[in-house]
Amino acid sequence: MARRIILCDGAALARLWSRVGAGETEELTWVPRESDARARPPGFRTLPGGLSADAIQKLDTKEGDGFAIVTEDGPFVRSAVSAIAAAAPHAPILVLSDKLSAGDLPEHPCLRHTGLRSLLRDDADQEFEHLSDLRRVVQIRSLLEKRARVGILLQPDPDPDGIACGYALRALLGRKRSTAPLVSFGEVHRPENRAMVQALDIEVRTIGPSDLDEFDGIALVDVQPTVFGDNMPARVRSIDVVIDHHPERAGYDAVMADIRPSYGATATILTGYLRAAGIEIGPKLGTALLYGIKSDTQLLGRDTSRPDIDAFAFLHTYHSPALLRRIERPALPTEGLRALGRALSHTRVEDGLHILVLGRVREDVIPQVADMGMQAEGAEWAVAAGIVNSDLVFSVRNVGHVRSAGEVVRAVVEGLGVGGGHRSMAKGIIPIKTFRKAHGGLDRKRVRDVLHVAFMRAIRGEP
Ligand SMILES: [Mn+2]
Repeated sequence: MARRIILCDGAALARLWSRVGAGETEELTWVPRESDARARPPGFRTLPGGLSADAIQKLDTKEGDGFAIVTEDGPFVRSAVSAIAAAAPHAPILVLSDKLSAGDLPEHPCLRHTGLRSLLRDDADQEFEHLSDLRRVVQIRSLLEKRARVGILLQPDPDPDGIACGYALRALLGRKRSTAPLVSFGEVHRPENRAMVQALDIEVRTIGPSDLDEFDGIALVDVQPTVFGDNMPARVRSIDVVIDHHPERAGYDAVMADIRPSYGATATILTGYLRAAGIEIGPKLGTALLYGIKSDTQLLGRDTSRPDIDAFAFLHTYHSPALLRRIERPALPTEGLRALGRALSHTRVEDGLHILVLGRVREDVIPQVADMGMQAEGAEWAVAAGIVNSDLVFSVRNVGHVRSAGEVVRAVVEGLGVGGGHRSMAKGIIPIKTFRKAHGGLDRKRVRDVLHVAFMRAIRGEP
């Protein structure tokens, strides 16, 4: 087995290492300093004959062995590196030093430098963060455990972050949907969010403000009471728990508030809670939280903090790729596939713009077709349009290095409907009535021609 040869400069560093404990494949050596007492640090052997290429040679290093040099001294690190380079030219070297900087280190083709105490420091800092999360968990639990019914209130038309956090808070409280239901003043509306609650079998009950009276405990996640504006029910003006990542707002009271505006998702806070409390994270919970972070940060792009990335990496082990796929790629209905077939038979990419006109379809088909549309050769922009109820709905995607999709859609719908979105994804809605009035009809060719002209104009920034 490949060995790690630890080379410590003096007794103090060697003792620190032996207090931490040697790894199984580690061989501990040290070079005494003049000031050091004779006592050998436990587990260490003295480098025979002092720091020299000869001494390193005697260690009989094999292919794959590596060295760690532990020192705070420039001359020591330089002679150690040159001794190792002479005796074992291919051996990699790790320099562990808190005081030396890159300029103190000699040239070597395979050398890394990191702190020694700072390694422990980082771990200790992280443990203290877990501890402060655990303290909050204990606080939340003791606050709510005696309550018969706890309402977990999400924002109206809750998004994946809110839904995941409600679900996680219930797991944290060890409750069922009967004693801690997820509730909202507006139903889950967006197709992708509906796909999430369906795939994960999470129920979000739509309630009216007066229904809050049936609860003797209320927790808000991914939202603060002020979001309800002038319609804020008296019952939420003073509540038990608020956990959120939106900017902190005044105008309400909470016994326990954990607001972290630097975070990209509230799911990151809840992930920290579950982790600190040692709660088992099953595939549904893992997928919910991962998707919450993914969708709020647009896959760790927008407004992402270090804790979001850590939580995402942590959850990745626990999530179910199959469940995530069902959320992100909901099954296409046969009707939707037929509509896609008709759209594809007339398809063409012109000026980098790929427009697919679907006719009447289920709304969740449209964004999936837009994703697909980007796969066409030469497509920098993909637009999928379909008729849903009495609206023309379209989803827009782009390659990312062009004008913002949100801006383009806002320009396209101006004066006709509503729309918006982000850099590379956007959605627009134009009432059929308005479209007909402006363009005379709604047949496939006309829709495509009108959208083509409107999009090209908006992409080029023409008025
Ligand atoms: Mn959020």
